[in-house]
Formats: sequence, structure tokens, C-alpha cells
Amino acid sequence: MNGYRTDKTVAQAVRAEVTPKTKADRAIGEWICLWAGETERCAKQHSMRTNFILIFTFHFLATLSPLSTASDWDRMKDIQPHGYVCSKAAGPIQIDGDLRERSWQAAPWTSYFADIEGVNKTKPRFRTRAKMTWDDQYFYIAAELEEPHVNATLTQHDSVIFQDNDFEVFIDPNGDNHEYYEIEINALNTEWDLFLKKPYKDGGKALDSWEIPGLKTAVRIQGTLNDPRDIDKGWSVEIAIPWKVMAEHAHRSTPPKEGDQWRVNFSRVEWLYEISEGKYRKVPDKKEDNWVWSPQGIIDMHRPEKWGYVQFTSSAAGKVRFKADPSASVRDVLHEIYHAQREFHEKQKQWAASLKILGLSDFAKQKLISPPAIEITPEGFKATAEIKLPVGTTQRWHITQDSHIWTK
Ligand SMILES: [Ca+2]
Ligand SMILES: [Ca+2]
Ligand SMILES: [Ca+2]
Ligand SMILES: [Ca+2]
Repeated sequence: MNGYRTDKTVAQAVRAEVTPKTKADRAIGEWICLWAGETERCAKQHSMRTNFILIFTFHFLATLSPLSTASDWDRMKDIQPHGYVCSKAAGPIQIDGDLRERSWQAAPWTSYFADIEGVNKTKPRFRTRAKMTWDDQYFYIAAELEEPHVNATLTQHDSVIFQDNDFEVFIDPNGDNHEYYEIEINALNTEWDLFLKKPYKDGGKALDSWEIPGLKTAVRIQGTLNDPRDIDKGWSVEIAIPWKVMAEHAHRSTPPKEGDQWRVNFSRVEWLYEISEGKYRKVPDKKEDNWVWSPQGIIDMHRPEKWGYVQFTSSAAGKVRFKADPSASVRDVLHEIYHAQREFHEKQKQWAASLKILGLSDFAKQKLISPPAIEITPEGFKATAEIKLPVGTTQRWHITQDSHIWTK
């Protein structure tokens, strides 16, 4: 995928706003994508949202910028990201799709995946769970996907894999919402590895040409592939990602140090299929399901702030407890300001210079040292908040208009 958009704003608008609900919508959507110089990316409809028909006018196309509103945050804010303690491997791991080696036996499963919007949504039709471990060379991920009809079609590396049923990995090593990695894989073991400098909603582009040299992946099918005559048990995935490659944009030590936490999430895209003339065919006009390890609150994986926390340890599995992120509440405050700013900017075409203008004031329960401050910058804004950590030290956090969040 080299065809980056000729009209950045339009393509971002399409990407951020459109959920084609019908075949006709999808056809129009594809046309816009082609017109905007962006083809495959627009297929990434599981990172898109809101109503297509209402917003499809040329006026809209000419003026729209990506939305990321306070109502998104309303649905995201109460979601508590899951935590997982990732212990060092107990022995060698062979990437063959078979998860019976000692290291995998020792590693705990994650909870079963839930709907991307949260546990209150419909329970996934099929179960999915994952495991993680690591050694000096690799970060290992395994997954088990219950699936009565294992099927896959894409064989070309860096295809838009979620057009098939897939398993997806998202990794933001330093949790700053920017510079993160994504891997998608189907039951044919075809991989799509990509890098995003920032989320799509903030103007980020997928860098498909980014590669993970030395990436090892394997799948194992418990049943038959692309043969609908039987009922399959499912498929498993085994992945080894070299730390050497993770190091490129990690801004953290690789392999991680004892206790380091990285933001990670897993997603499974599942389409509805029907059987026609002995072959699987996607049921027309049906949206895919997105089942995830740590729910996002909204249908968009590209919100790293809601990914799970993976805490690395050299200790054996079960020896170390997960430590909740002491800065979670200050990060939430800043994300709330970010969303309120985006909504304000959408309406007023300028950034608010104070919390009062944004209608935000009540941050008392987050135990901040003082009310958050907003500074208008040439690029947009920077909001700052300071929190006292349980150990007694203070930590100052910042977020900017593109959702970049960091502490010094
Ligand atoms: Ca294995
Ligand atoms: Ca990052
Ligand atoms: Ca790639
Ligand atoms: Ca089968």
C-alpha cells in the first residue's frame, strides 16, 4: 500500500467518520477512498464510526476534520484496562502453532475476549484468549481462537488482513499514544505488520512498509481450513517479535526491565459467513465483530490509552503481582481535557485556553496537586496536570492536541 492520499483532510475524514452500513454505502465509500488516493486503508472500517449517509455531502468532504468527541470519552472513561504479568519463558519456544511447550504451560491465559465496546455488549459467539511470555531475544504471544469454520483467503504479506477473520496485536511500548506497532495475522499465517506514528483520529497514517525482520509466526488449525463440510474446533497463533525491532520506537529498554509496563491489546475480527456452493462467502451487509482482550469502549482499536497493561518480570509465572498504574487517574484527566478540546475545536475552530471555557472543573477526586493548566501553542494546545504518587514524589503529565501524552 503506497497510495497515500492526495487530499489528507478528506481521507482522514473518511477514515475517521465513515462506517459504511450497506453495500451501497460501501461502494460510495470505496469511491471516495479512490478519489482521495487511498484505497486499502479505507477498508479499515473497524477503526471507523458514526453515520455515513448523514455526513456524505461535498460540503462535508471539503470542510471536515477528524472527530474525537467528548461523547467518545463518555463511553471510554469507565473502562479499566486489563493487566497481565508477563513472566520470562521457562524454556525454549518453537514457533509452530503448538502451544504445549513448558513455557506456554506456565504462562497464564488472559481472560476471554469481550466485545470491543465493553462487557455489557453481546458476548462473543466464540471464545478467544491469549498468553504472553518473553526471553532475551523475543516477546512471545500465543492465542487460541475457537472457530467452527476456520477460513482465510489472503496470502500476500501486508494485505489488509482483517478482511479475513484475523488475530491482531497492538503494542505501544511507552504508553504515550504515539509510535505504536500493529500485527495482524489470518489462518493462512499471512501477516500484516505496520507502524503508526500516531492514531488515525490524530492524523496518523499506517506505515505498511514498516517490517519486523526476524518476526516468527505460525498458526495451527484444529480442523480443516476453508472446508465447510465439517465443524472445526478453532485455530491457534504463536508469534515471536524480536526486541531488536521493538526497540526502534520504544523509547524504553528492550527487553523491558523488571516491572516495566507496556500498553498492549489484542483484537479478533470475525465476519459472518454463509456457505455457498461449498465455499465460504461473507454475508452481505453485515458488519464484522471485534472481540478484544481489553475493551476499548468504542469501536476503534486506535485508542492506545485503553489498551491493556503488560508488566514484565524475570520471575517465574505466578510469583509477581500486577501493579496498577499509579498515574492512571492523571492520564484520564488529561484525556478528558483532550476530548473536550477536540469537541470545542470542532465547533469553535479554536482551542480553549481554560478549563472553564471547556466546562470542566471538577477534578477533585483525582487528587491532583492543583487544577490542570492549559497552554495554547503554535500547534494547538498543551494541557498539564500534576499528581502525587503513593511513594510521595510528584509527577507532571502533559497531553497535546494530537493525544500525545507523556511525563518527563
Ligand atoms: Ca510452539
Ligand atoms: Ca509510543
Ligand atoms: Ca509491513
Ligand atoms: Ca473446516
